[in-house]
Amino acid sequence: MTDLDSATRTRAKGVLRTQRIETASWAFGNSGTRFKVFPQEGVPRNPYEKIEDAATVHKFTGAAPTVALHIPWDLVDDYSDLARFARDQGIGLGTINSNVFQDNDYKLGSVTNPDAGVRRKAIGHLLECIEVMDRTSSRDLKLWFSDGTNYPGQDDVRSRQDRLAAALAETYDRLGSEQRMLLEYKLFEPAFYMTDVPDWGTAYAHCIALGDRAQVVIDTGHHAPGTNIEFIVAFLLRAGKLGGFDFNSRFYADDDLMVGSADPFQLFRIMHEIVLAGVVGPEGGIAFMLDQCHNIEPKIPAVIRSVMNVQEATAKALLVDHGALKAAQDSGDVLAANAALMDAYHTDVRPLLRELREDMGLDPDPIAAFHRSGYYDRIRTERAGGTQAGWGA
Ligand code: RM4
Ligand code: MN
Repeated sequence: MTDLDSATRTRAKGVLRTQRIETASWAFGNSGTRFKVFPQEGVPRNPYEKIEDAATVHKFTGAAPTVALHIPWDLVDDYSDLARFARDQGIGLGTINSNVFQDNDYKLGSVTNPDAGVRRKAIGHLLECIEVMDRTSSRDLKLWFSDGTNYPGQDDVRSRQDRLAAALAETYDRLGSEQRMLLEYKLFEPAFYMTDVPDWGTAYAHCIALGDRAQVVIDTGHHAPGTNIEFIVAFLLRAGKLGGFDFNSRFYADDDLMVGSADPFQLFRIMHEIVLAGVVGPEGGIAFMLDQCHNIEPKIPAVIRSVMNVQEATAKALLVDHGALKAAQDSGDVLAANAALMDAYHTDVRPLLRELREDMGLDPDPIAAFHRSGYYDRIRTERAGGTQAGWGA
């Protein structure tokens, strides 16, 4: 399938044009491991500068029109003003990420903490995040809890589930009718023995109990090695409970590397399920977000590369011949069914995406265009001095 006929090109480009990928404000800040953070030149010093960088990614890709915020990393006095600033830069503010994992009070948990006062403080933060959403016109509140225990017997598992359910219900009740709650899960870390929301099943069960506007978000880095993530995608899509993705890549644990870098085939398999369900575009209600840290590579080109990687996986998934696939499946032709997927996967879609960008009036090579633009030289100079943004700042 090397020569794509013009009908196929047009159809694939039509869908790709609708795809929106949300960048993450924290990807533009300094990050590292617990061993060392290597600061980079030109890193934003405040949420406004992060928005400028996110708008730059959108300018060169045409596919990243919103940026997610993390509260309190992106604390400002006036969120309406921040939203206006983003609009002036050509993008919107997207998902609001809550943060109940970086306060001394949360040592034994946030919403599952045995201390009612700490739980109240954590719930208060979640409710404040919804106030921010009201100002930024954000649709989604993303919840990730670092809650868990390090030792067997440390706390009562069922009581912690009760506390979690109560906190989620109180937060859910505060949502506006157009707002959603996306519940994220993660196998382990920072808790090493038991995590309160460790897997999609737990997140799913809580979302079912809450109602329609509670959905599961899949962070691709949050599973045990070898987990079949596309199965989770298919299951949640069927149940109407897939809210979105936090895209990134991992080799070992929650590595937060660029999406599609460790396992582009996995990303293709995920996007195949998305294409099959017909939910690539915004009307599908799936939030395609990046949740990554660029510890050693230049950040803005890395985010551009990540957007392109998602587009490439999506383009390949759009080339699967669904007629041939279905016929092979129905007749039990295992090899032909598998070949239908592999033919699409092995197609070089980069020319198609270059063509799409040209159709959209963009440079066909977004990274080269970024390098030529002089943006990086400008921010290196302009952003000298001050305190660079980073985790917890
Ligand atoms: C967590 C999780 C959240 C992200 C934080 C920074 O592991 O992936 O989505 O906001 O990290
Ligand atoms: Mn995440």
